[in-house]
Amino acid sequence: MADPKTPRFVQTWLADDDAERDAARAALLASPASVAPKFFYDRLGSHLFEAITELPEYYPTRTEAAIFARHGAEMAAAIGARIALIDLGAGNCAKAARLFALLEPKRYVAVDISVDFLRDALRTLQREQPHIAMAGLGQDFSSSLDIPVDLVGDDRPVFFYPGSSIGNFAPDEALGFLRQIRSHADHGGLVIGVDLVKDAGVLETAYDDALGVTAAFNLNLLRNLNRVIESNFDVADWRHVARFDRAQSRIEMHLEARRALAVRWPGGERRFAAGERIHTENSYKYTAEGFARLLTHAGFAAPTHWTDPDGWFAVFWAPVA
Ligand code: AVJ
Repeated sequence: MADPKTPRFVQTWLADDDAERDAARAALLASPASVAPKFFYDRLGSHLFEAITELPEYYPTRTEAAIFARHGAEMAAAIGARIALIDLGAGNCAKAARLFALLEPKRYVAVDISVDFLRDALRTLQREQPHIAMAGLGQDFSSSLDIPVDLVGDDRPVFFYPGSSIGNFAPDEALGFLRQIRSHADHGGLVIGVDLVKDAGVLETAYDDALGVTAAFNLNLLRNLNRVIESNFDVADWRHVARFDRAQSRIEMHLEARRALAVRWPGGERRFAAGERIHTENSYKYTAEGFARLLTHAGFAAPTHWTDPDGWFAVFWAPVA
């Protein structure tokens, strides 16, 4: 029996750096060029994202928090007792920790790609909550979700995927990912935050704020890429673009070349025309009905959801029978 005050750590994913670099260069050479959103999150990028969540224009984080504050007790009643809470993209574990008093999980499994950050957060949390068995899992679950059964034990697995991170997946990928969660959630279920379709102006302002924090977040990806693939992007040559594509129901973020230029790295280069763009992120927006259908399609039983008075964001509870 492990000391309950020391969280267990398991790493089931290790970066294949060469393959990652090759994929990043190939995506840059493609037309249109793109960079995967995971390259946002170096240390500075993670801090810039935290700053985004404090912006008046970026409503998702605070709207979701308000939904939990207002409807948390009702959610806890629907979710039920004796659960193992499995936090996907736990980060600093703060969102899950705020639900501990309501959900009273027996176990907490925090999963994140950034293990070092997670380790510190989980050690602190375990000291505050010695009666909850905690484990950390270092995993890039976006490609494949693999939860060791012994981390969940006999408790009912309840997955927690807040913040509308599901929006980074295209709907068909989201369905595949939800099916993977479903396959791990027998007798439990999924609590998931989803950003909803709304006025294009509200959406575009949320992704292009007056202070330019989201622009800095987007541009920082080029600095991170310079480190990873040894390219020579100059952030001054690029402009942040965010627009809502209603037909695809997604915010697209791009970086647009301010002039004709070439970017070089060892063994390669990519020329860009003035005005040419690099696609850096999609953030899909759903209707509550559309997302409920997706959950049902993925094999969950009758989903319930709670929303804010404006109907801007939804938190779903999707049980598994
Ligand atoms: C972390 C993917 C939920 O899509 O709103 C915020 C990322 N990008 N501002 C989102 C993001 C620009 C965010 N997610």
